[in-house]
Amino acid sequence: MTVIEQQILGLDGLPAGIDPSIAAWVGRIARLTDPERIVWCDGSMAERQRLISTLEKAGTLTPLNPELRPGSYLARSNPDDVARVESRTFICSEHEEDAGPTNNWMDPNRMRATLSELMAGAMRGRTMYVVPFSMGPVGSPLARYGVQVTDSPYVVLSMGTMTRMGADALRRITPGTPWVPAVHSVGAPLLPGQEDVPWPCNETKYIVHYPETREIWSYGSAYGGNAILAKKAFALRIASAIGQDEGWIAAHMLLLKVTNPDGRVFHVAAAFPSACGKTNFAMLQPTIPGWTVETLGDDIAWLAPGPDGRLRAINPEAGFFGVAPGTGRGTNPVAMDTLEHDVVFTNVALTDEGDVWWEGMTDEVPDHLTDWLGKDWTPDASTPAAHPNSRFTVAAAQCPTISDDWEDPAGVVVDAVIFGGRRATNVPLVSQARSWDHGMLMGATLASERTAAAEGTVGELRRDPFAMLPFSGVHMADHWKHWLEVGHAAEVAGGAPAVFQVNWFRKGADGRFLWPGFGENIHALKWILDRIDGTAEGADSPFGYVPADGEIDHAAAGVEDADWAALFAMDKDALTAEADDAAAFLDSYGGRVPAEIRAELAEMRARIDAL
Ligand code: GTP
Ligand code: SPV
Ligand code: MN
Repeated sequence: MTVIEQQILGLDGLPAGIDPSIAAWVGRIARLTDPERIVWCDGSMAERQRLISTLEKAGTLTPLNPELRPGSYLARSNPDDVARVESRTFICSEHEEDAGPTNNWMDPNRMRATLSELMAGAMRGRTMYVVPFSMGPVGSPLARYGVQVTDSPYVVLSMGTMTRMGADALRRITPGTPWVPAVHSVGAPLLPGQEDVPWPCNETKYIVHYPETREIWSYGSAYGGNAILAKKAFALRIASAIGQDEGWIAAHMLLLKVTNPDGRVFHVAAAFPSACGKTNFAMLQPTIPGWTVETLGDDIAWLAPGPDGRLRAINPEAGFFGVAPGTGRGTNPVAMDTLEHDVVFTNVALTDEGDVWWEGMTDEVPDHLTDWLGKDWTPDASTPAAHPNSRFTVAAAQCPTISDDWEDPAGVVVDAVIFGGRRATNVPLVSQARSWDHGMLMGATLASERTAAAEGTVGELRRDPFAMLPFSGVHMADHWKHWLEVGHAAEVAGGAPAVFQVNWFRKGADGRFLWPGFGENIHALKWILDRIDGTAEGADSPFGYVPADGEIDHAAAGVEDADWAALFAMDKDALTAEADDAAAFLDSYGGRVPAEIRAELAEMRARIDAL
């Protein structure tokens, strides 16, 4: 036993001073799932090493060449366990109407019975790990706590990177401190003598949330968002329910700090749907001299009114679970630097030298690879070498642009809120909402082409309000109402953030992106900050204020005049159809849609009519 283990484990094998409610719950889940043994995780480096060697022995992790990628490993999942399963994700509120029309719902009593049956004996032959964690800096007034039990050492390893996991978090959960219990099993019990597989999982999957009692149960998958329950399940779905009661917002948002050439500092929170550019925007390397962007978070932000009434935000996570494909020196050098050592890669390709590769990592494609399925791969193959949703798991502290205030327990004041999605048409490169309420219309009607981050047809356009469609633990229209109210309170108290919309993904008739994106996105960000500072006039449009002529130096971004015009083209018929679609979308949420949102859509429609 390591020194830390001895310190935290009492004589009866339980951590000393532990909240009895945790011990009782762990005992209950152990009796139900019947694991071979129980390990309380302390979050130490020694424990991480033990987990890694367990995973190596099981064949889950393959060590990469230590000279090329020190401390790093490749995991290949079961080919049917590669993304979030939205069709198997449930919000089991007491009343169906509280889950809203866009969440799957089942009666909580029925779901409890279903899960009790599935979980009975589910951990047989396996170790149950008890994983205490803090979302947010341990001890921050904005932090919230949870305990996950899991029979997957891969999930424990991931939780150790993605959260502040272990003894410190456990010590903070004193009697009376609320904590969220999360039960996870891969659903693959082992009979005595039965040989294990490298990636145990089950065809049957359930990702279940009880928003009122703040509980999470997950069965059958070991993939990221389905299994690392601190992340989407807790920090978004359960947190959206907690935040609604406590007056703060759980958001699928990156968080960045930008400093202009005068040294003025702004903080920006931006909501883009899954695989739509949050990690890249958070790590942006400006192409305009004198500007700096630093990273606070790449996926989740919690926004709460501070003592001065202004909205403050923290990144509740401690790591990045990022999309690999498309990440390269040319697009995201900061991510490439972050990924130099101590990374777990999942479902990327393996080079003959024992390093990783994925589509977009280098311009030159290796002559031979082992693909994400473990098969030989050559450039003439008809399938990608890395799965389109292959990912890296890495500590945020390892990011060279991590901001010095990323762990500020008080959070940072948010100056701008940005919404963005993948839109080949209609939505301009950048625009500013006329008001907080107009900004909330932008958020509520946000749409994007589907990506590989979840099951479903890639490319299909769907509305993804606030980038939270798969992540709201409450009725989506109530989430909008909450944003409206929190913003109105901030406006009165000390000022709400300005709200913007961006679209890096508009395409020309020939199907090519009109905007270079990545580092050049600083041009849009600069205009956003110029608007906040009052140095850009803007011009009116149905989408709010857009850059006036000359306010963005598009030639410096390498964009020709015709493409620049196309990035802001407003086609009356197409926008009328867009407004009709948005109206039908709002109608699908029924009577709970806030009047402000409907009024803003009517206003937008009037502006489209006037085109
Ligand atoms: P999640 O982790 O799923 O929430 O994704 P994310 O929003 O963090 O997306 P990420 O930054 O990982 O980007 C997803 C994909 O979009 C990657 O393949 C990127 O290369 C690509 N991408 C990001 N930013 C841009 C951009 O400005 N332009 C273009 N064309 N592609 C981009
Ligand atoms: C997303 O899908 O938005 C992700 C990956 O960030 S997951 O953690 O699987 O949700
Ligand atoms: Mn995400």
